[in-house]
Amino acid sequence: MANKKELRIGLIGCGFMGRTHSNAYNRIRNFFPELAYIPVLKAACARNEERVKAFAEQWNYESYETDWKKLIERDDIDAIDICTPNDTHAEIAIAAAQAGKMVLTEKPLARNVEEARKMVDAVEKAKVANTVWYNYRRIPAVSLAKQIIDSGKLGKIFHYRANFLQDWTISADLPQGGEGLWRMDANVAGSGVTGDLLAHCIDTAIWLNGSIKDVNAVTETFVKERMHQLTGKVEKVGIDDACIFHCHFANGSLGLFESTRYARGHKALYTFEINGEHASIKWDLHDLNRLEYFDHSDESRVRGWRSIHVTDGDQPYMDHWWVPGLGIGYEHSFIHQAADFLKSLETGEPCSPTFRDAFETQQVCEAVLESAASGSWKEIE
Ligand code: SOE
Repeated sequence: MANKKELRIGLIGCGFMGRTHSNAYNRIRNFFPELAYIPVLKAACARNEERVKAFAEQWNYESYETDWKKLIERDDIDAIDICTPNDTHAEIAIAAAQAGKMVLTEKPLARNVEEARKMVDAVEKAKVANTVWYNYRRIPAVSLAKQIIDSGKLGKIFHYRANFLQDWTISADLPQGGEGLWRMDANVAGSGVTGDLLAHCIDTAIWLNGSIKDVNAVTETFVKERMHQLTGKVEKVGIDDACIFHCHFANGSLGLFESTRYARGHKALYTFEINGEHASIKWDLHDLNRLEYFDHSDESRVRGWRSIHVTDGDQPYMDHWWVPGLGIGYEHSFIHQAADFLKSLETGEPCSPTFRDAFETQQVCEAVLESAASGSWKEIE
């Protein structure tokens, strides 16, 4: 495309997240034509040659690699996008930053604070653009919630409540680890629902309601032993299957968070509710274009919860899509993040959440796990 600057991307990992990010890059040029930068899909990378070749063809990558170290060495690539399991994020991100590449990584930033700290140091030392794909921030209704809160309409905030519920690990026959199951393996994932699901809730919460001061948590592992797909042996399960914590935010409000993979009937129910002095907000991933809003300053005869269908051109991101009334979906949150990253290269402003922003979420996750292990309150440093 004439007059466009190129952001040449090398993407690592061709699983679920590899697809969401690749889809985002492919759709940018049609739906965000005003951006100065366009993504150019230079290479996809994964260990299995047959799979990565097919992936590269399917998603329009010019080439493929089977060794991420080779990808990072290539001088026709500007940005490395990490869509691999959590145990590889730190090594790849640090090497990419040291090679002068921009780095985008799937959430959570890392398995733990120690890895995350090294990643933040690496991108900041190399002064390379970076972001973490906490995609739910960029659902228009969630972005609208942010605008409403920042405008002060809620007044003093008292409560922040969030849930992320799934049910896919209930069967005791499900192996831990192995193909498509790395989220079940504590060595690979770092933790269970805390790093995988609560990390989303914590990221959104910090974004909407500010820092978390301290936490008090309980975790449970309902199935204590599972067969490991790679070793074939029955081994102790190291992940948390469920986690509940409460907390204090720095603004004085109380937080209540719950996540589980044992809520029969729920596949990906992410909800949050915020109660302020003057108004409240709630949102539900299963009805993601809708924001529920209650404003106590409404005339009392007609006061009640408003159900805002966030599809209008003057609501966040929606001027890029169809016409008022027509909704968008999960995939669009990734397209919006890719667009915001490209925009950040134009403006020079960091694309939030940066590694440093996501470090705070990592600190909260670690404090949650430590609190659950010790049975006591844990402060966030
Ligand atoms: C787990 O099932 C999962 O895919 C998470 O890893 C994602 O981050 C979340 O958005 C949906 O659920």
